[in-house]
Amino acid sequence: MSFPTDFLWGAASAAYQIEGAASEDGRGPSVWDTFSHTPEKTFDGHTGDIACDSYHRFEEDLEALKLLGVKHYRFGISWTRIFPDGRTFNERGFAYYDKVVDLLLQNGITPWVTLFHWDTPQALEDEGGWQNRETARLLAQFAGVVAEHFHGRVYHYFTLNEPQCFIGLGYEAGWHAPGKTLSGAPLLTCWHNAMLAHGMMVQAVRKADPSAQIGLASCGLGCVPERESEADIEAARTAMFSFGAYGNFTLFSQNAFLDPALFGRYPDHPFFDSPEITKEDLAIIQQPIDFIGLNFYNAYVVRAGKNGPEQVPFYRGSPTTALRWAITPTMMHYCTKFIYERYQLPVYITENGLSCNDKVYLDGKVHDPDRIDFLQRYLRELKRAGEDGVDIRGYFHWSLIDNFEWADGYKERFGLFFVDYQTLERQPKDSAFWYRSVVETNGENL
Ligand code: GBH
Repeated sequence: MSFPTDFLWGAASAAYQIEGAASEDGRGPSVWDTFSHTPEKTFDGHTGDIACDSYHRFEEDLEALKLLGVKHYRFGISWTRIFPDGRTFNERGFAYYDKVVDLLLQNGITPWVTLFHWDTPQALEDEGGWQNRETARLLAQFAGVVAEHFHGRVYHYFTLNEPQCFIGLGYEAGWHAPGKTLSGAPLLTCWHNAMLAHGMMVQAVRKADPSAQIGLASCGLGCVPERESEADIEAARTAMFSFGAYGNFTLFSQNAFLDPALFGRYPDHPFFDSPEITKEDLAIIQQPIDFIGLNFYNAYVVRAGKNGPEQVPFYRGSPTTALRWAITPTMMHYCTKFIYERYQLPVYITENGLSCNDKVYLDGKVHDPDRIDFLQRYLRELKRAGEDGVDIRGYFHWSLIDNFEWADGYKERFGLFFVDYQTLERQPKDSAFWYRSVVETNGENL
């Protein structure tokens, strides 16, 4: 058995993490500009002011995509290039994306656009940001304008990237922009507004371009069974959809996003008991979409215990990435399967990868055997998901090139291409050549 013949291989990035050119051509500041310029918020005070300078070097990113042989590229469009203060339209903001989209198309690469990857306009944050319902309405307006602009050129959109992170990390844990630490009702308001934004964005994109395909990119707690027994598998499935039961912050849950978006209801948990949530709102949030995108990195291990699912502690010395995230390849099989069974929509892996301590070796090359080993393990399990009946359509590697890893700055390297931040040159790592052979053989060599 192997991947379906039309399985799609790609790579991914996000606007603020690669573009730089933070104040060019009328771009306005987002919460990440403010946050990264606030002392002590990011590693060594790193900011996205220059990042990988993709704004001026997209041709080099294109060469990277061509070397990999991928036919699909997932990238973000910065809200504050098009609406610098969230409200005022800036036509010039499209010039860069016009070039990106046209060059991709000329080279037979399909653009997959992420409409929101965390860059809320600072001007809207000053009015409450995600605590304010107006933010949802304005993001949907932006989505509609983008879809109208790219009508006939772009056919694939993602609404929100990981509300679990931009609300959970940004408004609950405070580790990400805007660095707030809310709980209870005010936190729920943020969440609910993000969900409304998703629904309104789907409506706006459909209105602007009925031929577009729309999905979302979700993350959150993944659980894998300790053993391949029916009992452990069932325990992992139950645990994965138990809102608030595991993890470092409340909102790191797949069903907090996917249940309202696809079933029109929130998980059954006191956190969601609020008069603020009306039937009318839930009807806005629940829109037909075309696919689910999953950003998969690491999972918890779970077994069946006497009183229900139990988390299995990682054994001493168990494998991790440079960020010390656990290496849990079976999530590609089990977690995609749990999601597919529950929501019955085509699934794409919209992000998967790892940070390694990459460097240029004495021979001038970047050897990253840890990345190759990790990917081989994860992709084999993804293949298994397909064999097990999951409608798995594609895989986007995170990330195409090393980039600004949010609060961790440039310390963490997720790319298939190494970026020298002094010269801004890109260089393929060993894993880039390896991934090319995966793409070429449609995973036969795994
Ligand atoms: C994605 O976030 C982002 O979409 C992307 O921009 C980013 O660069 C990429 O991943 C790599 O980080 O609760 O301490 O165990 C994923 C972020 C990763 C956040 C796993 C929660 C678990 C941390 N998530 N993480 S912890």
